[in-house]
Amino acid sequence: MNREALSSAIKKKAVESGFDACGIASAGKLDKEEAFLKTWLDNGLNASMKFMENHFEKRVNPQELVPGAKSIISVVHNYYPEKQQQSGVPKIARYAYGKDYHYVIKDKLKALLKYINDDLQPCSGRVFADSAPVLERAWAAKSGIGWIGKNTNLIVPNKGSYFFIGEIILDIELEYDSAIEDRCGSCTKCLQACPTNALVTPYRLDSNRCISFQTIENRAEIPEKFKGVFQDWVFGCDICQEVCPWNNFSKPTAESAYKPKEEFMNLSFDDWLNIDIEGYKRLFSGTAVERTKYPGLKRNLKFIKDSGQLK
Ligand code: B12
Ligand code: SF4
Ligand code: SF4
Repeated sequence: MNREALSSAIKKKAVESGFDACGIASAGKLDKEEAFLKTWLDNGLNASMKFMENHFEKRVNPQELVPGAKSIISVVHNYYPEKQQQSGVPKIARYAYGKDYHYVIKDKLKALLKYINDDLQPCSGRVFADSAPVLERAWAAKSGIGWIGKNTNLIVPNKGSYFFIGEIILDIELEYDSAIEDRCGSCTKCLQACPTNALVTPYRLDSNRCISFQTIENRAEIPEKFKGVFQDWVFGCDICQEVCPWNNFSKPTAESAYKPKEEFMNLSFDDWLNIDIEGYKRLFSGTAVERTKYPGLKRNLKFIKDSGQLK
């Protein structure tokens, strides 16, 4: 099978497996992104996420991560929920409503890699979904799936940004796609809407100020200066995506694993404040909310309650 036919067969299978788009890039070093990442780290914009400082060479060069790497197949998976949380209750970012995406995407990618190996061409590769030092948005953009918006998210044309990203890095040559142009134009809605000014310039996010970092990754106390500005977010934040005009195109996900539990959707404000460890496990085990652990979620709930934002 020639490279073109092989690449088409892989993309066809990716879509049949439930992915919403698939693109392919050559697994070379990311020079432009390397400089961007270095400045980002030098300026401390990773906050206390030390893991972002580790494995710098692997992060900018897939051949350091997967010896013999030749191609990167990127995929995206829609997680936009059919129903949103009711208003007036603490908010969870949409990506964490259902089953943890790491498992869902990796399982699908493993099956895709097996298909390539068994049915198309013998190869060796590894699958990733936010599970290793890979600049996932940069690879998805390089393979033409979308562009990186001023809010730093990957936006898929006419589909929006509520997509997870995953990839297979493998040792065979394929047909490569080209990046598409930036379609943000003169829009600055995300920069204006961010309540903590975390988007310090277009395309540059300061994690120290990002509600998503503060409510998910920060293991210390949330700085007092943020009291009253988190709106209702207690795990993650979707504000810079909610205001993005490209998300007017969002369609509900077809992936049943991302569907939220009924009990979660029906929690009243009092239910939220009274969540105990058993309730936490029942509601959130197997979801991305586990990342913050029970004490983290309680800290976040207390923080917005003490801010007087939700009464
Ligand atoms: C660390 C991290 C975070 C941090 C920091 C976010 C950030 N913007 O960097 C925090 C905790 C804040 C976070 C939040 C969120 N995250 Co997050 N996160 C990551 C992680 C692990 C690494 C991202 C990273 O490398 N950041 C470093 C910066 C420097 O890189 P970057 O912004 O991606 O930009 C690179 C290139 O795009 C390029 N580039 C970008 N802009 C420009 C501009 C110029 C001029 C140039 C030259 C280059 C350039 O250079 C950079 C690399 O050097 C990835 C998984 C992964 N392994 O990639 C998920 C990931 C990015 N997160 C994801 C999600 C879903 C989220 C949230 C939406 C969750 C939520 N609702 O709360 C928010 C979105 C907040 C936001 N506006 O970004 C998805 C994004 C999907 C998408 N459509 O883009 C990812 C890809 C996970 C996944 N596999 O699906 N996240
Ligand atoms: S996720 Fe929220 S806090 Fe972070 S940049 Fe976007 S709007 Fe700002
Ligand atoms: S809100 Fe506007 S500037 Fe921000 S990512 Fe969307 S299109 Fe780009």
